[in-house]
Amino acid sequence: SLNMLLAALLSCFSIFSNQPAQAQTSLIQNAPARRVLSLNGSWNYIIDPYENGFYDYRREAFDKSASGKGGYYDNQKPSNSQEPELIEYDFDHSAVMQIPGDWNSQDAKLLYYEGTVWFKKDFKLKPTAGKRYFLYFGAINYEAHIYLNGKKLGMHKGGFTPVQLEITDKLSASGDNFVVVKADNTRHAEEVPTINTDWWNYGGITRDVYIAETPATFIVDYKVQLAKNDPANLAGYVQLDGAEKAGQTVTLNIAEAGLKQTLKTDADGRATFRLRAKKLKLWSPLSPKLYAVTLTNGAETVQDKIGFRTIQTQGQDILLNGKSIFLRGISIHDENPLIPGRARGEGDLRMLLTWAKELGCNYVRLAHYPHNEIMLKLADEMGLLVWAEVPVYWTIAWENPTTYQNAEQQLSDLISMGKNRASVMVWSIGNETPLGDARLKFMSRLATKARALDDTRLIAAALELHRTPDNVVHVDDPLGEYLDLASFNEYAGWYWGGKPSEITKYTFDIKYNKPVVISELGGSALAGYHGDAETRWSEEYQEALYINQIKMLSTIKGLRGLTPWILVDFRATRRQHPVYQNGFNRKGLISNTGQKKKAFYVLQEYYRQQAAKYD
Ligand code: GCB
Repeated sequence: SLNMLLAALLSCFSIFSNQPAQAQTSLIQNAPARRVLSLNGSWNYIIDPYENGFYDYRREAFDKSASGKGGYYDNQKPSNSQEPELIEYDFDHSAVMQIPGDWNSQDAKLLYYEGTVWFKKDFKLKPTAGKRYFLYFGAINYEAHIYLNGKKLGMHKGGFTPVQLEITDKLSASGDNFVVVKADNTRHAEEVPTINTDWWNYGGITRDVYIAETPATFIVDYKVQLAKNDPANLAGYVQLDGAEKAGQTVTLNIAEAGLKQTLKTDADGRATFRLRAKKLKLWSPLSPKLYAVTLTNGAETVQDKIGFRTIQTQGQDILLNGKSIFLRGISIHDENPLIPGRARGEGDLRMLLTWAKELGCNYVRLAHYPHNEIMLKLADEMGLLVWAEVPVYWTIAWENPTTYQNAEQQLSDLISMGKNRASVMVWSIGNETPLGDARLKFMSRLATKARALDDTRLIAAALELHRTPDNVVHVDDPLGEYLDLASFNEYAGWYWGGKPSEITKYTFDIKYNKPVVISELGGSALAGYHGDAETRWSEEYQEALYINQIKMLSTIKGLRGLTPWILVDFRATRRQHPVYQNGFNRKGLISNTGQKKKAFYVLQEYYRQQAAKYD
């Protein structure tokens, strides 16, 4: 039939195209809640810099050949036949690494490696009739080709958003299965991020892997939040997926709030709602109240814990639940400096947010790409507002339509993943992107997209600025017109030259009558290295830098928050100084061994004072 032809064409497209994420339409909302089988743990791996497991000696991809066979994803073993077989790889006798986990921190050979590594895991799962199964990866950096039992499931690009593939008809009846992943973290100019960044290009399967089980028709997506700027009404939708999605009854129940509503899905399997919810206790950093929310469709129940709050701007104020707030923030990378490597799960993430709380924060910037879904849940629980971001960073290929589609897909997936989290207050569409027409078109389009996907949060980016010889800092980047905040990174006392004591000479000329939230400021110090306030790399220099930054901040009209750069030292290849840096960006307030530097206490004291004023 025409439909089957179309489906076949589409599936070819997902395998052969260079577009990101074609294999997935809608991400399963709260996928961890549907988990039946974790695939975390030991995976065998093969390092394959020449991609011999993917291409034949004429550089033709095995998975595009007529048989589709020949690649490492066959996971071949010698048979017992008479003829000696030539097989030049063997997953089962290859080394293992722990997943989730980047490869750089698990094998010394791979510290600087950029290229292909193959991963293989065996698992037992006997499919139950009438159920559907989805293979789910929290993140794979960067390009992933995924195979189940020797057959290709799809390809995904983007190192920080989930990869989700339906495997219902592909599990073996016997229950013995194997999954193979080709992960390739090679950087390319037209990808997102592009080739040049200031963070380590950690490769591999860096977040949880599991199989989610659902009924044949199931609740694939939902949004349960307060209506835009309206503390008295809930608004949102429930979306079903499957053959029977039309005309179904779905119940939304928030028992603690005495709310129960029966919804009917339309022909597309969607039910939108608006519901009076007068007496809800609203979520805030001071009181991070979460309600148990239950969605029921027949025998299926999905549970979530959701907070409710409004966030809006009014002139230069940011109103949380109608009340002006000051954002006491800090920037954070998705890295555990003690490993050092990508944060591997809840323990690592809780450590980072506990440090932020200790600093006195009510806000964190999760730079410069989507962080783990668990991080957003922890922020909900611990009472931290969140700036969430996509890796549209520096010199993106602005003219390339595929690059735009990729950025938009990553933004959509981020918003999908975070839209039920009360903590998330800002979607950031990028960082320090250079002025130009093509860039403005690209970025304003992203801003419009973000608003269309979610009108209940603020849209921002770290804008460009420029200085004039009179020490005036001008923030007039035209992208600012499209955003809700006047946010920018300022490096007085570090990149701008001069001593920390000279920072106070700068004044700011900000074109926009919007809340000013400084997305970065800071300077480097090697923990334990001491000198005076003019000795670069010393803790005293960084301390003086913070003291004078804070003096200067008080002169900025409309300042409503800041996220200094950065909570902890992190790995970065740009940072080559053999004594002071050693491959680490040292702008952390905490060192890569967990030691607090002097500047930590300066910022902590400032935040104590701000909390006393605003909370
Ligand atoms: C920036 C970037 C950030 C860098 C930082 C630095 O402006 O946004 O990614 O790590 O400066 O330390 O130079």
